[in-house]
Order: sequence, then structure tokens, then C-alpha cells
Amino acid sequence: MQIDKLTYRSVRTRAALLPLTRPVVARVGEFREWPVILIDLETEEGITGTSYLEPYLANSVKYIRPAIHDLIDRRKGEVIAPATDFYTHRKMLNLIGLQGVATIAVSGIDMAAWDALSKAANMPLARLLGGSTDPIPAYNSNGLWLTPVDTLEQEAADLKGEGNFDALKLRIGREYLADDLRALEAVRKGAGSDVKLMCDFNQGQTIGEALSRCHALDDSGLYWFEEPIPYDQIPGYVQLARELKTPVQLGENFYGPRSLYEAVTARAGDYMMPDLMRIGGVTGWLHAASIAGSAGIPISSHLYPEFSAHLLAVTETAHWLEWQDWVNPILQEPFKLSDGTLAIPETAGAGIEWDELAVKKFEMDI
Ligand code: SMN
Ligand code: MG
Repeated sequence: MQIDKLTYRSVRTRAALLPLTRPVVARVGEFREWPVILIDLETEEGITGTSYLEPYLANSVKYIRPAIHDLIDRRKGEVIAPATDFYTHRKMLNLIGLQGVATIAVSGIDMAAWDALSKAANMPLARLLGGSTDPIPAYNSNGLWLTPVDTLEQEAADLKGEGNFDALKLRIGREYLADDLRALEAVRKGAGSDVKLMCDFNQGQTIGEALSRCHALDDSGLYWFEEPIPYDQIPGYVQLARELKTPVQLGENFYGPRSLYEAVTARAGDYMMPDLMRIGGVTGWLHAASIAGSAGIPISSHLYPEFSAHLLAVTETAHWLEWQDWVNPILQEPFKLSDGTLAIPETAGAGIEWDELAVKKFEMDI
């Protein structure tokens, strides 16, 4: 049957707490389990759009879910048009501020809406957006947390082997420079001296500490320095990007494309990595990617590897996909890796289908 439009009907949300094979130990927090909000957007035409959010904090599902339901209740019966709904939904919430919960809720809806549209068109999302489904270069971000340095050599070897990766992410910013240097040595011993190392400080340093630590590591051949200082200290980022030889990466905490625009015009970083839950879902990414593309700034993804793969396929300055398998336990068909790339499935939509038995097992009673 030919479908000529989709109409908002209702939304179903659930929350699940997923076990992590390698617990997250980072300056932003320690997580043994990973909360996920599952979104199923129902349309009058019978097509369901599916997406998820990873809000870090299990308790935050208590206030993100009602925001999603409120927005959809108010749109019931209207035609789904995500390119403009993104702005309509943000306007519906702008009096309480557009950072945090508001943009997170809008982003989750936006992704589900684009998934529904690509299902209606019977195309993978990448193809609906005008891109190909060629494999996307990825680095493995499943481990190498701020865990004991003597565990990192074996872990790096394991992580490389998970998809024949030639790039890994390592968390740095330990108390002493010597410990960061030992960590780098251990990872290179485990994964090979030519492995590309994306290094994430997770905002853990003051500008003074970051200047000292990043200069000390500047000749270590690292691929990028990610978020050395708190994400919104833009003048500090400008100084770091100007002074350092190693490229400075930031952006996972940008809310909405305008934040990326401001960072680009300030020259706050060499590379940027929007997170779909914060940048504004598919629509927010497309707008952010065209700003970064015009400025010549390479764009990588943060979390959400499935949707991000489709978006990197249509991003002028596409750089790296961050691979995490954290949501795999509840997916019917986890995305496939080979030779350090992630395959975009040839199914309609983004390719996310819940394994309902697994969802039941991990569902939160909240
Ligand atoms: C990160 C992601 C998820 C949890 C903790 C830290 C990190 C990243 O900033 O870039 O992957
Ligand atoms: Mg990061």
C-alpha cells in the first residue's frame, strides 16, 4: 500500500536498565548498568517509528518520559513533518529552557519520526536522506575506562579484536602524568603501536591542569584530545585548540545545532562530535552537520551508533563513528562490524527492532 503521509497517534515509552560488560569508570561518573528509554511512536497509518535515548541517569527517566508523552498528546492527529516539528516541539518547551530534558525529549521523538518515515518509504534511513549504505568507519569505545592500568593491555587487545578495529578510545586524565603515560604504553602494547588513540578527559581538568597535561602529551601521537575541560568553557577550548598540535575534540554536550554553530565560530575545537539525544535527533544532526561541513570541521558521532551510522552516510565531513554495543542486548538484530566499519542494514528505517523477551527481562519498574 502506498502511504502519502504519516499522522501522530500516540507514543509508547519503556525504560530498561542494561548490564554493561565493562562498567563505565569516567570522570563524568561510574555506571555498572546503562539506562535506556525505548520509544515507539504510533501513527494513524499503522507504521511505528522506533528510537531510544541513553540518559545516563536511571532516575531521569521519571521526567524525560512525561515530556515525550506530553508533546505527542498535543500533536495527536497532526501530520508528521520532522524537519519543522523539531522547531515546533522546541517552541512548545522553550519557556522552560532548551537545554536538558526539553531537547532530549524532542530528539527522541524526532528520531522515531524519521524512522517511521523511512519505514513508510521502505528504505534504510540513510537512503531516504539521500545517502548510500556503504560501511561506516568506526572506533571501539567499549572500554579502556579509568580502571587499573595493569588491566589495559589485555583489554586493548580484546577491544581491537571485537571488530578488527584500528582505532580505540582511551579515557585519560589520571592524577599523575606518569599514570597516563603508562596507560598509553599498555594500550599500544595490547593493540599495536599503530593503533589510533582517541583520548577522552571527560571534562575532568581545569584549564590550568589541561594546559599542563595536554602540552605534556602533545608529542605522544594521540589522535585527539576530547573534552579536556568542562564542555561550556568555550574560551578555554579556544586557547587549547590554538596552542596544541593534537586536535581538540568536543561536542557531545552541545544542545541543539546553534551551540555547535557558536563553538565553530569561536574556533573552540578542531573536531566535533554531536550526540543525537542532545543535538536534536536526525533533524538537529543534519543542521549541525551542514554548519560543520561549511566550516570544514570533521564530524564524529557520540553514542547511538545505529542512527549515527545513517547520519554519517549523509555528512559532508563525516569522520568517525563511536562504536558501543551497549544496546545490543535488547536488539533483535545488532548491527554488524567488520574490519573496523559498521554496516548499515538494508532494512527499512534505522534498523532498530526490539527483542521483546530481552526488553521484559531488563525493563525498569519506574
Ligand atoms: C562517555 C560516554 C558514555 C558514558 C561515559 C562517557 C564518553 C564518550 O564521553 O565520549 O564515549
Ligand atoms: Mg566523550
